[in-house]
Amino acid sequence: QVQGPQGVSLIGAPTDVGASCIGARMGPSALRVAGLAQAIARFGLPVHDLGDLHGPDNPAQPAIDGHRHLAEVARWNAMLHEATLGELRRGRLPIVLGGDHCLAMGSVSAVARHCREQGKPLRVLWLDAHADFNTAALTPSGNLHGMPMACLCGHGPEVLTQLGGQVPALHPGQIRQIGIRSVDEGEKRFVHTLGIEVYDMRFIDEMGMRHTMQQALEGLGADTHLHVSLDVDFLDPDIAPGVGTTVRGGPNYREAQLCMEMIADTGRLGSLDVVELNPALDVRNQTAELAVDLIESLFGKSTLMRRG
Ligand code: EXY
Ligand code: MN
Ligand code: MN
Ligand code: MN
Repeated sequence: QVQGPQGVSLIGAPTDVGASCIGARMGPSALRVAGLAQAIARFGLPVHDLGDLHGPDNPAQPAIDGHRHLAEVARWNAMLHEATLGELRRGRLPIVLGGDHCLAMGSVSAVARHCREQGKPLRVLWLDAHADFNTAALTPSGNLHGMPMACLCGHGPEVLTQLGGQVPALHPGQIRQIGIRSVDEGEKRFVHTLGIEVYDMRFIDEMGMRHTMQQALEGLGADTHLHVSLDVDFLDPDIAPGVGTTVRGGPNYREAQLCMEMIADTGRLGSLDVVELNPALDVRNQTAELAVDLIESLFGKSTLMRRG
């Protein structure tokens, strides 16, 4: 179902510098153990596992001026930006194996730069329980995994907003947030001010996942690049316990499958982040296995017997 890419590249980014709860550094291994590469290879696409990037340890320090571990987060994301951009320029579909969600600053800024170079429209689907739109002034925690959306939209320290060579890397109109159910007060006002299209859980409850995804995917052009940033806490914790920041009331298994299947149907998937998986909190790697299962659907494995 995925059209275009010459192959898929797995880029491991084993870090939790952006979070308070440690453990997401083990995410890349858990996804490999769950058989991610083999699952994608079954679609007939060559899979290149680039292994893991090596970056600074998590220093476990308090926030300074509203940011925890700014230097370390900047370092990881500069490396990830280069790695992601390199794979896109080779014509491959990069999959970032996180690691915490601060990593989207590096990956999405690379995708935005690549699309700019190629004159392609970009749409970013942000699948998450959280909006990740905090700034130093708004954050309750200082954790940078709560700020990647704001930084990508140009609101944050220069070392992060400038990763992609152009500020802002993203415009609000390119973003669709899906599954949102935990947003801080100041962050909420900021998301409204920016005019972000948010399909929160209330919307999904009332309208259903089918209608939600139809709207989120509306208006894609023939050459639009779709980037999916999958924060595993998007999923209901009943099916995905291996996450540091679980929030009750997320999409269930069938809703999550439909979400992925409808993205696959567009044939526009160009890049993917899988982030916030925390194997230390998981039960028998079930959250990693679920992520692999959903990625199969994202690549076009339909669980239904489709006609025509
Ligand atoms: N909004 C909270 C904060 O900024 O501290 C929680 C953020 C959690 C972010 C997770 C990964 O999506
Ligand atoms: Mn390309
Ligand atoms: Mn997130
Ligand atoms: Mn989240």
